Amino acid sequence: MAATTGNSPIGPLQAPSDADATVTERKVQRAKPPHLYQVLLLNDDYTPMEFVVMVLQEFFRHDLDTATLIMLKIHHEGRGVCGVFSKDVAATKVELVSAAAQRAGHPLQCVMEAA
Ligand code: TYC
Repeated sequence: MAATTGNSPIGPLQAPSDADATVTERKVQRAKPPHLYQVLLLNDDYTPMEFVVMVLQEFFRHDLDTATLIMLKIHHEGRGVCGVFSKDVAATKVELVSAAAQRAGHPLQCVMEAA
């Protein structure tokens, strides 16, 4: 009641003036889906099949059968998808796999591309 009479202990209510008016546009806030990236391995003639299978198991958490199938697909078709990730995670996978291949002395190429 006090708030409507102008006798409020915190002072009278003031009608909002045009100077104070703010126009707030209401927009439905929707989180954009993250851009996804495929991480791929490329075939070459030198990297041992066992190393590629190990990479698919250790860095992409595939089981032995799936890793073997993906490796054979890459061997026969030239490239194959190891997994799909956010940009940061995909870039990290590429770095880690490339570093592991280099350390082991293999020319294995790991790349990412927009999914
Ligand atoms: N082509 C390789 C070989 O015959 C095997 C291989 C598979 C290499 C997949 C790279 O991404 C690769 N030893």
